[in-house]
Amino acid sequence: MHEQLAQEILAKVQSARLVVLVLHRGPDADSLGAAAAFASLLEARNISFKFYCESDLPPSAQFFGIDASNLITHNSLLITSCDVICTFDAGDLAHAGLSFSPSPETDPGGVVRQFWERLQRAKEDPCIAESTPLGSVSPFLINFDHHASNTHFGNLNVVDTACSSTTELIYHFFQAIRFPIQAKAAAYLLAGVLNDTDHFSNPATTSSSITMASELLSRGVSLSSLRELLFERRGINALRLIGEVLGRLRKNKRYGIAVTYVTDEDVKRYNLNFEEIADMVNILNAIGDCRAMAVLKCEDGLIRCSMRTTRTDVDLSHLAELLGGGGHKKAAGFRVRGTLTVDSNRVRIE
Ligand SMILES: [Mn+2]
Repeated sequence: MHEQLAQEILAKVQSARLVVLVLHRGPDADSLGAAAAFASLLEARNISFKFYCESDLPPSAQFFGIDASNLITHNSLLITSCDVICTFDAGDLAHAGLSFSPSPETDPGGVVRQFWERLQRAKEDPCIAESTPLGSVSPFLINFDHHASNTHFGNLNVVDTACSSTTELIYHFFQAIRFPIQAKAAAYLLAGVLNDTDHFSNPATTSSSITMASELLSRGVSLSSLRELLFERRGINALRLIGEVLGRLRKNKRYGIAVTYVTDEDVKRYNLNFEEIADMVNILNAIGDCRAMAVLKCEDGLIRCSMRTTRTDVDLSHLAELLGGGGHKKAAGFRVRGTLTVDSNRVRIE
């Protein structure tokens, strides 16, 4: 990262009274790790901060030191005088949980305007603003991300698609400002790389991500305990359900995409939550005779599609964008409202 940009970011957060660190909806280890590592810098510089997450936190948030005690609620976010908001690993404002609208415009300028207009309206809403008055300061939005589909919604957009993960981006930022990374922050940063490279096996894996991981390991992080704590917690029920989902695979012969699905009834039946089978999409990525694969997760009439490919000639971020989603070339997704119909040959969204 260019030193001038890094110093600009540092100056912004250092002059802030309160920084809000935003995780994306349904945060993964990359979003959690990047925000938690950034928090270690703020802690070291005595800068006040809170985390924000529109969705529920996954159980793994504990590992990153993120819990109810340092989380700001939706309503508090609207009324708090925070000077700086940083988003981590979110491709757009909706993904960051900051659009406050179910279907935000894709136009980044418009979305940002809508967001701030809503903040203004919240100021006038006596229900929300009953205890604390909203500060007159407009927060400065810093967008840290590595998604190819990032809509550059921030006032400052630190988006580098060459980075394997957002934690790699934060690592480069720390290097540029010469921030000494302690063991805990090193573990947070490594967790993001492990997550996004699928343990150094998918195409996001680069020499730079491996060099970074090697450097972090030298700071006392144990790779095996990190894997055990965060990534190898699948129980028998999760494996049974994954087995069932594998049995549902259908191949679309025209496009060469393998598709399967999992519903909220499935996870309930096995007494699981979606997070416990979230990495299933990476297991399926090993399919050799397809151009790409997709897992549809159906919950309350909402279908979330995660797609993966290992092929160099397939760009899934483009496909996801056409369907209102986003992501990377090799890992992307979208969400639609609808119901699934399944027959012996195919899975359809209606
Ligand atoms: Mn990521």
